[in-house]
Amino acid sequence: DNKVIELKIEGMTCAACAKAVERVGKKLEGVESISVNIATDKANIIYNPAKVKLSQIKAAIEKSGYKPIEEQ
Ligand code: 9UX
Repeated sequence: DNKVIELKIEGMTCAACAKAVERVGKKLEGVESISVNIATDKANIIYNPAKVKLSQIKAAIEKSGYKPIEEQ
């Protein structure tokens, strides 16, 4: 089953940053949807844990220059 997670993304300063994070997420197999809100710095992600691990999603975002943070 798909999981839903919200990550805080540090390092985004403009709307294009948010689009860049979305683009990175959407490239990953198993990410069903990613929506980044530049106003709140939050990314809502729906993913299939059978296809992609959360750690892989976070690593891809980090590689693109932003800092994903899991909050509880
Ligand atoms: Mo524009 Mo956001 O260069 O880093 S994409 S500020």
